[in-house]
Amino acid sequence: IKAEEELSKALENGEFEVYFQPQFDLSSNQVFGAEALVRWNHPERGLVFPNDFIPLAENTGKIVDLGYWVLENSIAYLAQRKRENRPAIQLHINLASEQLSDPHFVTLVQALLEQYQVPAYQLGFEVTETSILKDINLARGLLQAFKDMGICIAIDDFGTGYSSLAQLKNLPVSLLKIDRSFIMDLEHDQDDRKIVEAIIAMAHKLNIQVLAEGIETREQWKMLQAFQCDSGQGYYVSKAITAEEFNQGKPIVH
Ligand code: G
Ligand code: G
Ligand code: MN
Ligand code: NA
Repeated sequence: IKAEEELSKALENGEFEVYFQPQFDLSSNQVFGAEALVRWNHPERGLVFPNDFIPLAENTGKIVDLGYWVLENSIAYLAQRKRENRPAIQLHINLASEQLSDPHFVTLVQALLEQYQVPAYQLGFEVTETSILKDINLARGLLQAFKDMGICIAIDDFGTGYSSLAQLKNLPVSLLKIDRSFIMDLEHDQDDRKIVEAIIAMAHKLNIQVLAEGIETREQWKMLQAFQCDSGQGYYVSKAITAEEFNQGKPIVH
């Protein structure tokens, strides 16, 4: 239909752009990677954010083409950094459930990494509990294959879905990303503090790393460091920026 055509045309015309939100190691305050977040440079509407087109892309099935484009673009950026002798980073890509239900997806990813000569450990995939649960058996197989290759598997928006500890135990997960709704009131909400501390302790016992999303203040940053949270991202240090801006240097932690 119309939306589908518009998205196809935008892909053909190169109107999408991958932005990168820096991700930090909380023990060293150093950038270790970034989350890839797609934006649409619309000829009339200007810069359009994902919430205004990702749902459309999902409903029309275009998310498969768009997701592949984001993936190839991100891998190409990793290859470019290597050519330019920039430090190796890990890039995290958001996967839609439609991508997780394609058994050929593993082969596609392998082919891209091979083509661009990028090692698998420089890639991370972010999936939500909801998207995995749509077809848990298929998703588990795919995620296991990716983890075996060395790709980091992260659960996005953790705490907002329906996954139980039992399910986590049976999933090949390397990283939990604590949803920003638990972080935003960390200074004032004792319950949130207890929940975050409990998630971190539980994850560590299962050998899973933890990243806090949506860190907006220095106080939150310091608290998460005290809780032994492994890593974080958020407006306190940087929003998502262009590849050019990311190349220009490290955001500063105060
Ligand atoms: O970036 P914000 O930057 O506005 O992103 C909003 C939402 O869009 C987030 O939930 C994010 O996971 C989703 N999103 C951003 N980029 C991508 C993408 O490349 N693929 C998918 N499936 N979702 C994305
Ligand atoms: O759902 P997902 O975690 O993939 O999407 C990340 C979304 O959160 C993007 O829209 C991104 O721009 C936004 N985001 C990143 N850091 C912050 C933050 O510190 N505060 C707020 N409010 N949003 C953030
Ligand atoms: Mn994400
Ligand atoms: Na999130």
